[in-house]
Amino acid sequence: MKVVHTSDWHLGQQFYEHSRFAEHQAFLDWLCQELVLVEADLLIVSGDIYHTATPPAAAEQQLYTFIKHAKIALPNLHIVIVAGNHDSANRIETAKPLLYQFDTHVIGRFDKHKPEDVVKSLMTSSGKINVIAMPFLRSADISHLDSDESGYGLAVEQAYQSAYACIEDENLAVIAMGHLHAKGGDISSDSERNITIGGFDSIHADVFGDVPDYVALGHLHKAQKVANNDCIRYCGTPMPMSFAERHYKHQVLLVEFEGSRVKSVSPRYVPRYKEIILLPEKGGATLAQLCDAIEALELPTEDEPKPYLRLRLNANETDSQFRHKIEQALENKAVHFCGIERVSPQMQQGDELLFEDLGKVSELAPKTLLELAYKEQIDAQSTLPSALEKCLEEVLVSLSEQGKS
Ligand SMILES: [Mn+2]
Repeated sequence: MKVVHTSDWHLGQQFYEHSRFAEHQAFLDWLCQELVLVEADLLIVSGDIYHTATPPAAAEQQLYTFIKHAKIALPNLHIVIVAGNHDSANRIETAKPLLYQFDTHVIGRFDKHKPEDVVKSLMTSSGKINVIAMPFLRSADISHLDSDESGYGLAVEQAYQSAYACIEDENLAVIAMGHLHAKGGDISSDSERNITIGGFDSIHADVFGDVPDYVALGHLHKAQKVANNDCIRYCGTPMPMSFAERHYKHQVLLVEFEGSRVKSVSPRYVPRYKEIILLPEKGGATLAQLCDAIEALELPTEDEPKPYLRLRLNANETDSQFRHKIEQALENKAVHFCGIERVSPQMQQGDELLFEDLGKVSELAPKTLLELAYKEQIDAQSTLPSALEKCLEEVLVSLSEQGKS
């Protein structure tokens, strides 16, 4: 049996005010071809179908048209879609009866009194399979009273366990879907930061238990294994959601089952429809350097998709006419302009380390991290106030004490 795992389409997203409709369409057309090519039995989409709870009508039409085309190309295909934190649970649920006619199962919300609703036993042309279609779990959806991290993790585990208990045929393969931030995952700087760092919505991979043969996750934008397990995966977004994600290898995952066992998991790389250019790639540049670099850009011809371009100007650049000069340099350039960032010398040293690759975050000392964050977000000129440093020490001490108990 062949299952294609994808997530975080964010249909309807604007990229710095530029519509991404054509990019999304290119992805969906490619996906449809891939499904045919691999002869997929099942497509699973692990949340964040839409970018907002009230997506534009064109984005909803894009989803429905995709389902129509996929079903025409592969009449026996099954599709399972769960809501992510960006989606409106109600809006997703509304389409349920209609999409059911197209072997498409959508789940917007988990009801703890009806865990059987998220258990889908699907009869595909290559056999039967159980899918735990768990959407993003809001605190109100699960029985979690404590506002601490362990309480939330426990409630998530209970939600999965209650769903597993509704599985009728235990001999079949089980795919557990989820839209959450599992511990041990890499996150990108800007587009995910607010919802994952510092919140208690980061949970341990153990919560999925040993029932599922494959865990299909969404929410993190970078494709990755969780806890180094081949069968607990984030497939990542099909396209960059921010400049920090421009070097990600965007993909969907092909999961092949032999009987009830996972035989292989392999990436299918999504072609990049529009380039994402950050000038310069690292640090900042002077106004003159930027204007030269814009001039030297090798851009696609007029009928090809325009790349996104963002500029990084040194913060100490004093020319008050810089906006005008950049506008002039950009005239007749086939780009989607995404603004100018002012880059301070401190940021030039710190930001690549701290915000380009948060996977390396564990290699930094907590104090260094606090210093970098303070310079980046509060005040680039002054040093870390001692009160803040003392506060961090207290937190670290209390954490290490918790670890001992
Ligand atoms: Mn998400």
